[in-house]
Amino acid sequence: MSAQHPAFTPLSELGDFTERAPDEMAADAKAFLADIKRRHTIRDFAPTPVPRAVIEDCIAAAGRAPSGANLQPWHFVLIGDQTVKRKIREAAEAEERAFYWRRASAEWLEALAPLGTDENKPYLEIAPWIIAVFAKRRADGERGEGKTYYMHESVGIACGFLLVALHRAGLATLTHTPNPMGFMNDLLGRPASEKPYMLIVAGLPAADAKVPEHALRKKPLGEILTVI
Ligand code: IYR
Repeated sequence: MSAQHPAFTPLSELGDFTERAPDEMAADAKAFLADIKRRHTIRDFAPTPVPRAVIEDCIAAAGRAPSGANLQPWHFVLIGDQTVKRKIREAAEAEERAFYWRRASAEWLEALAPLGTDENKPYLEIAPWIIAVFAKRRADGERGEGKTYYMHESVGIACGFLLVALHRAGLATLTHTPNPMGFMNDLLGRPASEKPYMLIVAGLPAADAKVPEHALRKKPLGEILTVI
């Protein structure tokens, strides 16, 4: 089968690209860096409500992420319902008990120790919103039911967009990956073709929220970058 001839729209017609002077570019890059340095994963959330529309716009931003063959292999379930949040907490804590008490290797537990995490996940009930992210193994919509490509990379990028959008909206976040996460499909009514990918907890930090010292130690640029 020969490929369909692709149609294009000139970028200039979209009006979405604005050329900026180098000093403006540099200032924007520095401003973004300064802002993203203010993002910290926290586990102590306030029960303060956050408007659903704010989270929905952030999820819409996540949906603008690039993806393999533009198949957008993601689905987001936004949970604010107290009963469902409690069910997620209970299921996640059951998995975490198995992880911390049996499954995790000594090496893994040692790597986690400086974060001070354990099997208790009260924030899953306290924070106003949980976003459950699913990765679609099969395409849908106008592209039929074929497979998706670069699913992990695509959904990872979308989650990155989402975390930045939530941060820019003034919210604190926690990425949580109970292991295994199969319970999410049952609980949230998602098909088996979708892989539970991540829970993102979003809300305002509690007044006494703490950040582990360990998490503040980010590698300097010189350690993560090679320029050729
Ligand atoms: N899922 C567990 C353990 C955990 C694993 C990693 I890797 C972390 O960076 C943090 C926690 C939990 O949520 O406690």
